[in-house]
Amino acid sequence: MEIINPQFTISATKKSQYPNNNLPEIVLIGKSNIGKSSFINCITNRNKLAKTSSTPGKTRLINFYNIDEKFFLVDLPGYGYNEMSKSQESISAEYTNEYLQESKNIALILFLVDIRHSPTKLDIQMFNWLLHNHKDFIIIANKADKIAKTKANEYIQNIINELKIVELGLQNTINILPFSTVNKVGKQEVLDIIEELIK
Ligand SMILES: Nc1nc2c(ncn2[C@@H]2O[C@H](COP(=O)(O)OP(=O)(O)O)[C@@H](O)[C@H]2O)c(=O)[nH]1
Ligand SMILES: [Mg+2]
Repeated sequence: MEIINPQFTISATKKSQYPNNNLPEIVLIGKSNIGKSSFINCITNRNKLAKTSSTPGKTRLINFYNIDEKFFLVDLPGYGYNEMSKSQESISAEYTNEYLQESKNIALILFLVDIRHSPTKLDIQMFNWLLHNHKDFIIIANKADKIAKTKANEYIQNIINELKIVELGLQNTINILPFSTVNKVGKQEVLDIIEELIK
């Protein structure tokens, strides 16, 4: 799949603002600074389609990007942002909850974690919420450029252990993909997964 014309559509907070053309939605979720905006730029081959880092104002909203009139990439507010006040954080969490519960067009959730570290408390909460609510998701283990290629399996195994994926009996259902927005590891796989989903 080649992306030709990715366009920012809207920053939404509530349901009435979501686009209503019923395109499938591929949703990015993960802690602040994990690389959700960079991921959008990477996948669409644009440098500045999504604003990366240091603009928490923008990332407190739900940003919709229309990709060639075929699907939306949806950038959700990140969680665990230290500089954000508790009240801001809970408002963002409300937007996120409403979106995840109300949107009828979610085709797949891309759950971003850091390949180098054990998932945080909030990552584990999000993981359990996704399971509990029967959402289709894959885990994107981002920042893979920061580790030696030969160690990727070890790091992935650590994430599997920390999320208790084997104990939960999910080793054959949950897909964890090493990714890097810097060296583009995993990009083709993600594009293939999306293409298959929306066809
Ligand atoms: N080394 C490395 N840095 C990354 C990667 N993805 C994002 N970053 C950096 O992480 C920071 C936060 O990225 P951003 O996309 O704004 O995160 P967001 O808050 O989840 O949208 C920026 O400085 C990015 O350059 C990656 O794959 N590798
Ligand atoms: Mg962002």
